[in-house]
Amino acid sequence: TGKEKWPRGDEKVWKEGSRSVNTDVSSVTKSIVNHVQTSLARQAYNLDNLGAYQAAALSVRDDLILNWNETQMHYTRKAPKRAYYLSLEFLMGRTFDNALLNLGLKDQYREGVTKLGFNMEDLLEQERDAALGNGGLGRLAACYLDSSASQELPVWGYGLRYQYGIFQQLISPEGQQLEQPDPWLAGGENPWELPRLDVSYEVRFYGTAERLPDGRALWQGGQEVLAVAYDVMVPGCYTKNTNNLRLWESKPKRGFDLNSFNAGDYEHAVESSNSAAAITSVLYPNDHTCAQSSISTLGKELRLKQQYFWTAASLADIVRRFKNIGKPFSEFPDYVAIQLNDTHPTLAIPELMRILIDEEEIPWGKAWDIVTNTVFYTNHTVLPEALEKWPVPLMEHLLPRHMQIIYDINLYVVEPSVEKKFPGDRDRLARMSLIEEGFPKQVRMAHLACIGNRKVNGVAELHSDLVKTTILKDFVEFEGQSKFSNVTNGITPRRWLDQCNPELSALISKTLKVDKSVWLKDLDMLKGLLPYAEDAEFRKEWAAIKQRNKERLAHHVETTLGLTVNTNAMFDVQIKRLHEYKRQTLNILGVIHRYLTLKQMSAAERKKVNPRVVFFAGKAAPGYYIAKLTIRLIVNAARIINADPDTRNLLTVYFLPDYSVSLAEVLIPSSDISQHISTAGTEASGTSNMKFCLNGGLLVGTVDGANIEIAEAVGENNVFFFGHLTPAVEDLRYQHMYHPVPVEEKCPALAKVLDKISGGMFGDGGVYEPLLNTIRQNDYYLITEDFDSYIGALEMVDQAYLDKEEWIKKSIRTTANMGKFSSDRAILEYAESFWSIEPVKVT
Ligand code: T68
Repeated sequence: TGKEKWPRGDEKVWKEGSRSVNTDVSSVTKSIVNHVQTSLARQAYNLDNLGAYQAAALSVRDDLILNWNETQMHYTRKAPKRAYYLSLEFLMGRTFDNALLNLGLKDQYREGVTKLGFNMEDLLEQERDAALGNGGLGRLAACYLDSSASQELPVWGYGLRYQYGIFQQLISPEGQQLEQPDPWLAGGENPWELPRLDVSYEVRFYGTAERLPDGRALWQGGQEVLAVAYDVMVPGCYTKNTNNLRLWESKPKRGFDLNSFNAGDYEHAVESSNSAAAITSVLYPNDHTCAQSSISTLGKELRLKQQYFWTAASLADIVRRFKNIGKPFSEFPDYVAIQLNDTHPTLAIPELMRILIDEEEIPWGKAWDIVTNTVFYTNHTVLPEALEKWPVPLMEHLLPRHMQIIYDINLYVVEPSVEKKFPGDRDRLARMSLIEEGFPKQVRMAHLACIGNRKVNGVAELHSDLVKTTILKDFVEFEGQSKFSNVTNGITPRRWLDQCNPELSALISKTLKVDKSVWLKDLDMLKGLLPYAEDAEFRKEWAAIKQRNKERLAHHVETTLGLTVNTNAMFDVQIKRLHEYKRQTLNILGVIHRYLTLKQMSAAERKKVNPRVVFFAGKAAPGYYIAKLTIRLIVNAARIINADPDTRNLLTVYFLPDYSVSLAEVLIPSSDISQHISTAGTEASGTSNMKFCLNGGLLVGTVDGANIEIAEAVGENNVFFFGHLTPAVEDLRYQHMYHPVPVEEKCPALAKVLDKISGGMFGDGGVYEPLLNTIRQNDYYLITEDFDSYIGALEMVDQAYLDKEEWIKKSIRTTANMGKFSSDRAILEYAESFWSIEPVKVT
């Protein structure tokens, strides 16, 4: 109620002692100096950029804590329904700049830092990315946190506090990807988190589960580890609401085994403590390759341990918070919504069942009702190899009680109701079962996630349709359409426009005559830019900003790699995880084709060609041989092409190592075109496509994922589409399999490129044979089928670019029509249609 009795001491003294957020330059500088002197124990004499960053970050941290504290207290008092976003990955990137912008304090801090003799840009560069994710899925979670806080929604994230984030990528001179650990916490304290050593839970593994006559079970023995909370503050944009991302760290329950220690067996003494700490030590670097295929048996067990450790700690925390409200468990779904980000947290379903049945003594059927009204599941892929399955023997060993519950769900829910609806349909039952027969049997996590929840959604229209017609078809026939829906992904315009492209943001505010605090939270207002596409003066400003962003990128490449970039060229960018389905291979083969074409031209013909710089960046999963070979081909093709005096003014290629959120922030605003060229039907949504278009870059893409909705929004004449459509893909694959036609016949232009590579144009051709053979033989991703139309699309791009004014108009219209892709729209869809939660404003 906010009118409670003052809890302790003299209220006046407390009030006098409490401070408020630093809002003016002098309180900012005071606070920074204070942190230099006391927190860092340094002075003006021995303060470097890193120290200055740390002090400024600690000062912002103080501001965040005040808002965070107030928000958490407000939520607790109001006890609204809350949503919890369970994601094994949060790819947050840097926090400092984002926090300043969201707090509206960037100018004050810039001025303060300058007064203290430092340069803001230098300080921003000191921060290490928090890279606790692989790619789109993890970055989506980060955007959703930003939007939840900005829309004042009571949403918490739950994840793991990995000691090591996604590996650091080095590229050897031969073009090999080398992986190095990313000890992102090694630089000392992380100012953006609050260690909550007082918030911890015990999590059990292994042991035995004995069923009791009353329906409960007794799970005991095995190993117990501690989950300790670290809270990361998530400030909303121009609001006090500051939400929480709770990350769990694993710790041994007891320090070490004193008996072994005393007996002189030191190794054994620390063994269990090491094994507990290992659980949250490293992020798994595989995206889209399920744990089974590429990880050792022990690695698999550790990954499953991560998943359980995190869901168990999160649920214990959620249940404890619910119990504090003092309501009966039948009302649990009125206070709690749990969103599963992919199948990684699916164990939340049997874990919540276990808590309700074994600990809260709720009957099975009631418990199932509660679970299926609380949990929601988002699917991010229909690629068969990416669907999670866990071997039954491993599950039985590690989580014996959960395995019982999964069998029970099969027995009490799946089997009787499928049998009732489709009597005698054994095949269907086998297809839908939570357990896949085989050696060993495996638990199908997508089936468990699908049966144990209230709503299932895909992440773009096409993808959501594919979910319903392919991997979960039987479930749609069984449960009806209404449970399955779509929420097209979104991106936060705070980071992906205001922060990464401040000049464009300022131009938009000036033109719309609206403060950014308004349009950044109502992105459809960008439509107001449309008439200005016809304004020559505005176009000039628009183009000048793009040009300066290109120079900023060129400067970055120069200072980090020592390479000079031609900023008068068209910037063509493909940045994303390396994967066959994303077809970086198609891009580099296209580049080589362009190179060969240029080589054959006369000097006069070359004069008419518009120069192009092609940028690649992205990491390959360490065990993904073909993806690594693609990087090697890109790097070696770049080496040869960039050195050729005949063409280097017209075509250069760069592979920028160690792709990260921060690198994306420099690349995206500079692009003229970006490539999103997955085989139709394979990219669930894509989100970088949205980021490029929001920044006025045009899109070259296949008719796939969110590309389709972007084209609908910005107009097909502003997008360069090519390639076969999804319905054709299956037939084409069939033909390649059973009626193969040699590449020479099917696509001579491509055959020529492949021959040049085999012939050693880019170093030992033999090295690339395994990669080239994926195209010559099976061509599962249909490069042969799409190559000609891809080259055609790039020619259209060249043509269109010749008309500079028209190009700029396209760029303006693209940005103006991107409002739909704000993650605010997406998170509000989740909040309204799924979670039934409402904003709770902190005043
Ligand atoms: C991506 N998925 C989709 N997965 O590929 C992309 N997977 O189309 C979509 O836009 C994005 O999710 C957001 O919805 C991923 O990024 C992973 O990173 C991943 C990680 C571990 C295991 C499986």
